[in-house]
Amino acid sequence: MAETRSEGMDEIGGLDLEPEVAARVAALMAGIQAQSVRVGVIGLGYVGLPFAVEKGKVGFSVLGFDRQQARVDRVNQGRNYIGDVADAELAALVAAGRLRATTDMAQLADMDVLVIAVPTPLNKNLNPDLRHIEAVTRDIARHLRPGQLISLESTTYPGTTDEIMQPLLEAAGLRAGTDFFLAYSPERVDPGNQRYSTCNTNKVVGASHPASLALATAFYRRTIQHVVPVGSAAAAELCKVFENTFRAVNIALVNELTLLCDRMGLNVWEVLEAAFTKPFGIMPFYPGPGVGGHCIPLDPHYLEWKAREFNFNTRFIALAGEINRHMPEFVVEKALRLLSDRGRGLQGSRILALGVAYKQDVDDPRESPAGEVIRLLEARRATVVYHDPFVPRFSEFGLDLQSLPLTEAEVRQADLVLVLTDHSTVDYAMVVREAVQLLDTRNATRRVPGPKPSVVLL
Ligand code: SAJ
Repeated sequence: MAETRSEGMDEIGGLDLEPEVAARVAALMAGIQAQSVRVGVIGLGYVGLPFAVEKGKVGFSVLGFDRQQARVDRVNQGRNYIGDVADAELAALVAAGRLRATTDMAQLADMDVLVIAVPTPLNKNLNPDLRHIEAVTRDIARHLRPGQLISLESTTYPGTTDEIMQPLLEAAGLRAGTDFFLAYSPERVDPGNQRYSTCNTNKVVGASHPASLALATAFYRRTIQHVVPVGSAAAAELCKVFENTFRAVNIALVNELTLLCDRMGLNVWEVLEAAFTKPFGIMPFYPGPGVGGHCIPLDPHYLEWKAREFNFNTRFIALAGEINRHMPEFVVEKALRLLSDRGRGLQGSRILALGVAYKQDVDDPRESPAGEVIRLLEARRATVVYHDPFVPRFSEFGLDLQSLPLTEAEVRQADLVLVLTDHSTVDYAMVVREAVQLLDTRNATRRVPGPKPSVVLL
C-alpha cells in the first residue's frame, strides 16, 4: 500500500549522506510524501497519459510534455485520446487545473519529479534507436537543477539509464545520486486490459544510488499499490526486457507448433486447449498471424543487441523473432492453398480481412502483422479490403485502406474471408454463415455453434 510519510523519512534516515545532500533528499522526500512536488511526464502516449492521470487523481500537480502540439492541445482541452484513460477523469483533472500539457521544454526546470515515457523503436536493422530518450535527456540536462528526481520508464536495454542518460545529465556538472536523482522504473501497461491499470500493476524500481532508489520508490508508492525496489537501474531494465522476451519466446513456441500441426494435419487449437487444462506448470499462449504492437516484436531485440557487447548470443530471442516474423508468410501460403483448392489463385481474388489492429479490441494498428499479410497478398495481386470496427483507416506498410462496413453482401462476395484480429464485437455467426471460405488465424469463430464447413483454422 502507499508508503506512510514516516516510512519515507525512515528510509533516507539510514543513508550515509553529506549534510547538504541529506537536506536536499529530505526536502524532496517531504514534498513527495505531501504530494506537493510538481510532476512532469514526458511523452503523453499509452504509458504517459494514464500515468499523468493517476498522479493527478491523488493530488499531484502534473505537467505533461509532448512534442506533438495536437496531443498537448487535446489534453489542455480535456479531450482524451488514450483508450485506457477515462474521458471524465482527464476532463475533471484539467478543469481543476491539476493536469496541463505543454511543448515548452524550458518548463522542465520547474518540475521536481520528471517521468520519461517516450518510444524506444528499432531501426530497420533491428538495432535500438534511442533518439527519443537521448533528445529528452538533453532537454532535461539543459534545465537540470539540484533536487530533481528523474525516472525513465521506456523499455530499453540494461545500461541505458547509467551509461547513456547519466553522463548526458552530469555534463553540466551536477552529480547523480547527490545533486539530482536518477532511477529506472519500467512501464507495465497492457493496452485494453480491463483488470490491470497503472495503479494496481506491480511496479519495479531500480537505481544505482541509494538516495535515488529511496526517493523513486517513495514517489511510485504514492499511487501504486505494490512497488518492488531492485539494487540497480540495469536490474530493472533487464527485468522489463525479460518480461517481453518471455512473451515473444512463448508466442513463437505456439506459432512453431502451428507450423508443425499444419504438416501433421492436427488442429493446434485443440492441442493447446487440451494442454492448458493442466492446472500448473503451463501458461496459455495462442498462435496468430504474427506479433504486433510496439513492445513484443521490438523490445527483446534491445537485449539481443546489448548481449553482443558481452560476446553473448541470445539465441532464443533471435529464433523467436524469426518464427514470429514468418507467420504472415504462412498465413498467405495457407490462403493460397484454400483458393487453389477451389481453382483460384491469389491474383484477382477478392479477400476480406477482418481486423487490422495488432491485437483484440484495441485501435492501434502499429506493427500489426495484418499489415504484412495484406502487403504480401497485394504483392501477389489479390484485391484486399478490410473491416475493423476499431481502425477506420489503415495506412501502415505503404497501404492506404478504409474500413468497409461488415455486410452480408461484402462477406458473400469475398473469395476468402481472413480473420486477422479477433475483435469481440464482430458478428462471427453471420460471417461463418455467409462466407464462401474463411481462414481464421485467431480461432475467433470458436464460439459460433454448429458445423462450420467454410472455416479453416490457422
Ligand atoms: N500475441 C499472440 N499470442 C499470444 C499473445 C499475444 O499472437 O498468446 C500477439 C498479440 O496479438 C499482439 C502481440 O502478440 O499482436 C503482442 O501482444 P501483447 O498483449 O503481449 O502485447 P502488448 O504490446 O499489447 O502489451 C504487452 C504487455 N502484455 C501483456 O503483459 C499481456 C506487456 O508485455 C507489456 O507490459 C507491454 O506489452 C509493454 O508495454 O511492454
